Amino acid sequence: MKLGIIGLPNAGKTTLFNALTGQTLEAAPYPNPIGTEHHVGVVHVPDERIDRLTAIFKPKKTIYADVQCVDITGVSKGISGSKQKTAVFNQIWECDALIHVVRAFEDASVVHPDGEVDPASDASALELELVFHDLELAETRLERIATSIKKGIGESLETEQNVLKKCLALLEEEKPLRNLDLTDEERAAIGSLMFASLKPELVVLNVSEDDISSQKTFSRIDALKKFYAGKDALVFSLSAEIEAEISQLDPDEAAIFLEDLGIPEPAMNRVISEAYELLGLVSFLTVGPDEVRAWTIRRGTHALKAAGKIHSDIERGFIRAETIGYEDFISAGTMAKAKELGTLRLEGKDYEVMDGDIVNFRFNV
Ligand SMILES: Nc1nc2c(ncn2[C@@H]2O[C@H](COP(=O)(O)OP(=O)(O)O)[C@@H](O)[C@H]2O)c(=O)[nH]1
Ligand SMILES: [Mg+2]
Repeated sequence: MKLGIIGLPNAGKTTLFNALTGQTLEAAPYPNPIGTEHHVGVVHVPDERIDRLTAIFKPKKTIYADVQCVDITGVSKGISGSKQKTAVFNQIWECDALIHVVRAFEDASVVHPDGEVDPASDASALELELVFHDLELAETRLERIATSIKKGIGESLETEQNVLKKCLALLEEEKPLRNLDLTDEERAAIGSLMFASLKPELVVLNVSEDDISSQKTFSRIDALKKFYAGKDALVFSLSAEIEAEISQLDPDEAAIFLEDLGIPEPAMNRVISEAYELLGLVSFLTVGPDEVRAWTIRRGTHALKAAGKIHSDIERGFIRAETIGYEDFISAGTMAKAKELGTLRLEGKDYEVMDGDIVNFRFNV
């Protein structure tokens, strides 16, 4: 999974990137060079189940699921009409979801591009850039399709044309495409077009330390939630600066610090769990003396496809999935005991793998 961090200049993107990846990049000066540099980092998905299973199985290796994170610079007002837009929108296109950082912190020493901190207005300004970009894309593509149809070579393009007309109507109302209800077929028809406003979004209100749980923050969150009332967006707040500092501490120190600040869990956990929620992702687990590992799949994935996630041979030679829920395993204590209790079961290829399932695939190639 790849998450792209976007937001207006000085919203706190690089700071959040640092908080998520544990890196210590210098929070860049404004104005940023547009589209020249996109920091990439890997976030190991925190998972207490993996920690516990590691303690039990003492494997040679522990592998957490990981998420790629990109700090995408250069989405600012006017970008959709500028020459640099290709570099920026290419980056956005490669992401599964966007983390949109909206500035709420006040700091006279950090320039705001408009001179004033106004989260609702910043968020809608950025969404509008995505919409403008997509509007141009939809219009251009529709014109091409119309030309093809006139020449009598556009028959296969009718579904795409219909979907694009729906897209255009929404974009003309200045609304993002993620609000559209599309069938899988419709989605596929426009699948190769680089629409940006179609990407699911985590909207992160970046507040100052004093505002982590202030009334001002709550009402700003409410306003943003109303603005993002459609599909495929989740809104929450955090303090990127504090979180970046916390990400540099060892776990014990971090825990004390977080408790003092009244923050239930570090930003990384929060952002990742919201991203899983947003994208409908779950993890299944594999255990053994060699390796304890988490694997990310879409909710609803069948055992056969989950097997393929590990190796195509396991998918090809699939026999059965020996499966037990994480909690059931913990309460049984050992696999042998779980078998006795009947909580360790054999599932077939159509079994829908659940979050936290510990799976051992039996296969034969
Ligand atoms: N006071 C304060 N400054 C912050 C906060 N978050 C980020 N900054 C500062 O704002 C400036 C811009 O942040 P940066 O992450 O580079 O923003 P970007 O342009 O979106 O990548 C940097 O000097 C940061 O240290 C915050 O919560 N409070
Ligand atoms: Mg930056």
